[in-house]
Amino acid sequence: AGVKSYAAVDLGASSGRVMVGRVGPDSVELSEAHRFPNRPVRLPEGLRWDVLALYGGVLDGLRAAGAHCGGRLASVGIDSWAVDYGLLDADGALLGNPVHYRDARTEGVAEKVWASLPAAELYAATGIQYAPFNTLYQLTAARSTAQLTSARRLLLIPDLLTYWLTGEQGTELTNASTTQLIDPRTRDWAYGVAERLGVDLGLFAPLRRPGDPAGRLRPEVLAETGLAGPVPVTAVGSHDTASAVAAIPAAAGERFAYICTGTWSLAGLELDAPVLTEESRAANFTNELGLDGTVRYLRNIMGLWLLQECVRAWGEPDLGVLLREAATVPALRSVVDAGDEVFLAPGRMPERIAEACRVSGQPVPETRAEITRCILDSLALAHRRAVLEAQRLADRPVDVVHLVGGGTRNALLCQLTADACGLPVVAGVTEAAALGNVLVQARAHGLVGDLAALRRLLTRTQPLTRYAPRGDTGRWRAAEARLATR
Ligand code: LFR
Repeated sequence: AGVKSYAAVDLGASSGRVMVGRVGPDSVELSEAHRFPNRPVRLPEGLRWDVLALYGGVLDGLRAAGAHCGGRLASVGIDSWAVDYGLLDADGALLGNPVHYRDARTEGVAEKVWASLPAAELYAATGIQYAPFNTLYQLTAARSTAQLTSARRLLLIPDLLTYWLTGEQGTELTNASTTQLIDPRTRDWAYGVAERLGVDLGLFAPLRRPGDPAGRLRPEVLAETGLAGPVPVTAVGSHDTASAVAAIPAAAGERFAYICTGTWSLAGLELDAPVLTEESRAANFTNELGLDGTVRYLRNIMGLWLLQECVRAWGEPDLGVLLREAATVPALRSVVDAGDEVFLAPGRMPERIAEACRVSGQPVPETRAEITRCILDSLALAHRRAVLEAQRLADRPVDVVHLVGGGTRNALLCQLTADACGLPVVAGVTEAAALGNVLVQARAHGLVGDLAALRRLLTRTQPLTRYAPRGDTGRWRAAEARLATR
């Protein structure tokens, strides 16, 4: 009794999925209704998202989700990767394919922006890390293109899909913060920044917050998916990382850092106010907005992208075998800086990793197992740095690291992260973004309480694995020093 079904659409850089969450007063169960590939396309004009294929996948997923729950969904929520957007013309039609954040168009653009608004001022006003792909830099790169000139509306990816499903337009706040056009103190637009850089904030639809209503599935969508109407769409933390952090299974009062793993590793702290110091900027920590007035104080680390790209280059060998072999390779022979922008673009990843080892004077990994080991050691090392530096910069010590997302399946990565941090790692909630998505919808419909109550539900219901740190952290400090001398 009292159990309702919610659909979470969660779009990642390499696949999308529609999950059904069945939530009761004391229970939450997640099952996958549909998973589909997200294959970026390289066109003559650059790297693009196939957003129509994604929308098709969402419709297939909603149909499958309906089949899981007798056609009765209490609500739908959408989250995806951040920063990217679609442009609409005056008739509301999509102008071209959304540009992929790994596209080369933003190379060298940030420096041009800083010439009119110094990086230090921009950070003090927005708290957002430097990444070449921040929406602000993408918009600067696109200035005076035919598309941007004729655009009347900009919708971030989850907001674009929400618009197609409901006909209603909005800009969800957690994702909006990644545009670098939001002031993390007021949690409203950074009007001064936009004005100084000539960004037309009129392009954006009004802000909405996680839990706000975002319309209802259009009759055509109901007909196409076989769902029984009305089905409300609810704004969630539409930035996948916001949804994932909402689903960290932290116990009440626990002092924790988190690492959301997947294509990226996002490592840091949940704070109630941004850290906007110059030191924080120099360390490239970001202050993205989370649920209920929280701030995601974290650093972007290249994450399993490094391995995904190698596996792609090697013709998709069996991952389980690869990881078992990597576990037998001696630890910390060579490491790369997993935060380095040189690894952002797709292609030739094994060669680029070998090259990074060579230029830093370390042994060059040769076999697939050696390269895999180098990647995992490097990720664990980057996790360590982020967790340590976040504590220092925010003056907030922690006792435990929560690791969520796809990396929870990688026991070696979890163990190495515990070893490197010298802290216990609690790994669990593999589909963190989807769970956070579902629970924020359920909360909006009165089924769960505040963020703490939501997390209590998770600590009671989700299987968690604890990794105790092994050895002392001296070897990791030494490896870090090898990178620093580059
Ligand atoms: C993770 C993520 C990161 C963001 C990157 C690019 O999926 O959303 O948080 O920095 O993708 O959008």
